[in-house]
Amino acid sequence: MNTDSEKTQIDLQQYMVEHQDELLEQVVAFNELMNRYDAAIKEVSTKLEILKSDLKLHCKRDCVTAIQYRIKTPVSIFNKLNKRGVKVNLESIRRELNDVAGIRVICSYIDDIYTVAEKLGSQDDIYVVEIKDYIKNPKPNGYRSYHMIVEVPVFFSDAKELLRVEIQIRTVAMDFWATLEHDMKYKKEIADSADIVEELKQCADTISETDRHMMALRDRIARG
Ligand code: 0O2
Repeated sequence: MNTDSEKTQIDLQQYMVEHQDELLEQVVAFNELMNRYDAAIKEVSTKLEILKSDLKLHCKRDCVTAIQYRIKTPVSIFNKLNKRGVKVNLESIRRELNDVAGIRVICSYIDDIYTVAEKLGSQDDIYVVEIKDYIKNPKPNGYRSYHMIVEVPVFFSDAKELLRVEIQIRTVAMDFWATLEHDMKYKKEIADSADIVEELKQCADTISETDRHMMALRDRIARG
């Protein structure tokens, strides 16, 4: 006698055997789409790398300290669409998700964030679709970061395509905070979570004050 879980496993295996051609086609098409987003990341991250070294020459310091990127995982894509009650297919991935291709730019100071955003957004092959300024308007939990959704044209062997990329620009300190807060969201059971949320909010406010103070000190040092 099979248990429910063994029966599900057998049903799944049977479904996969019966629909293997169709499934294979879907996997190939999904990989092709991810490859396109990967190309979009390459286009935008190259622009950001160029900006990073050019700003360093002009400002004589590292305005951008790091550029990180990632393609959203299939599980994360599935969960986000599922949460919105949207059927998962290639069309809904393209239409609904802004962050399949994601780039994070870490800056030294708050004003560097706005410089990078302005220099990138004013390039004539970058189309700014949406801006969310969580630095001017922090989230209630204290989250601060500057988000840009852009579209970039990418030339493939068969076509030119406009692809969406999410760029999160933040200071080193904001990134430090967001990484810990993100980890907390993924921990299901935390004993004193209300206290932690409150203390994280206090840390976010302290970080914001320190970011501004450091910028003022930098200017005083530069004036001599
Ligand atoms: P994950 O796990 O990082 O991928 P949109 O993505 O624009 O369709 P949304 O969620 O309204 O929808 O956009 P928003 O507010 O710009 O957030 C996009 C991403 O910013 C999130 O992706 C997070 O990476 C980050 N983010 C937003 N709010 C917070 C926050 O309060 N704390 C932390 N640590 N990160 C945040 P995902 O897909 O929600 O999550």
